Amino acid sequence: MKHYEIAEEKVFLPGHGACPGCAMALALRYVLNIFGRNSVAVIPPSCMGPMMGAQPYSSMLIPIFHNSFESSASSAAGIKRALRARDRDDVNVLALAGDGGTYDIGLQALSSVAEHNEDIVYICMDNEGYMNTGTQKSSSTPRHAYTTSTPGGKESRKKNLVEIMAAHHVPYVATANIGYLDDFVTKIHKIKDMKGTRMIIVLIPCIDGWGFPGDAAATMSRLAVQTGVFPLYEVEDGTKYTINHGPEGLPVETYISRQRRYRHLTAEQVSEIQKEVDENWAKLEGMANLFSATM
Ligand SMILES: Cc1ncc(C[n+]2csc(CCOP(=O)(O)OP(=O)(O)O)c2C)c(N)n1
Ligand code: SF4
Ligand SMILES: [Mg+2]
Repeated sequence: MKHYEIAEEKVFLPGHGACPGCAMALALRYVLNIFGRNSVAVIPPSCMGPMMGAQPYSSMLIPIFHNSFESSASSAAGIKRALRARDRDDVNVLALAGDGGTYDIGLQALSSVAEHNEDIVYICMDNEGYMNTGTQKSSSTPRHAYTTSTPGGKESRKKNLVEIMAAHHVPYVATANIGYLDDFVTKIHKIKDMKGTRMIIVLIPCIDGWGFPGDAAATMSRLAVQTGVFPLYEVEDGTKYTINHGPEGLPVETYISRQRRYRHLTAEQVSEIQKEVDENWAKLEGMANLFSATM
């Protein structure tokens, strides 16, 4: 893997409104500082709204368009086309959206943008729920997790958005998190140099919504990978798979026992989660063996 110096152009400034210790602030810092000042972003309602700050202040030194919840991908694509019409194709256009705005309400717009291979970068800050409004479930919430709208635990599995995007054959879709910063930074640099619809789904352990200590977001990010719950991988052109970091033999219990949202689980439910994680990993490994990017 190529190692990058982590640029600190400081497009994302201190004084933002994220919860202290939030992984989303760190992720955003690297995304914005690497893409730099020659960028425009669209931000739908999400934790990134308060993070930007209230008018007339902003923690971000680039133009931001606050779009409607469902239109992040299409808003970004429209801005990119308008810039191109004005001979400003050099400007990076970023959609910075939460999982609720991506897996659920923005999926239709995203699918259309992906189908047309619009030239945008889409960063999904996936904290596995509608956190800004008080922890409601999204289709990214994992099975059995407590949210305020699933008080007995969610009954269905987490939607696999990587596979949905891969099925559109977009040039690039990947998972990342701030527990593996080198991998994350490498991926941001990689998509900065590409064209077409590029997406990174960043797992954001949510201090408030998941229920863990404020200094544990990086630990939780690493455990998500080490237990196989959230493998880090890339799919290029819908067919070329690269696994960057996979499970290291830790049981899922190591990860879920540290989160309040799972404290109601029975031993049987923990086993169900383990089984689902094992199945997902076997499937991903199979895909990576069949469709390796190095073949
Ligand atoms: C059409 C519409 N429905 C509902 C809302 C209320 N709302 C604002 S933010 C939000 C939650 C966003 O969840 P997500 O996209 O996952 O971002 P997060 O807050 O978790 O960062 C909701 C439901 C809205 N602004 N617009
Ligand atoms: S609610 Fe969660 S994701 Fe949102 S700012 Fe706080 S810790 Fe971060
Ligand atoms: Mg969310």
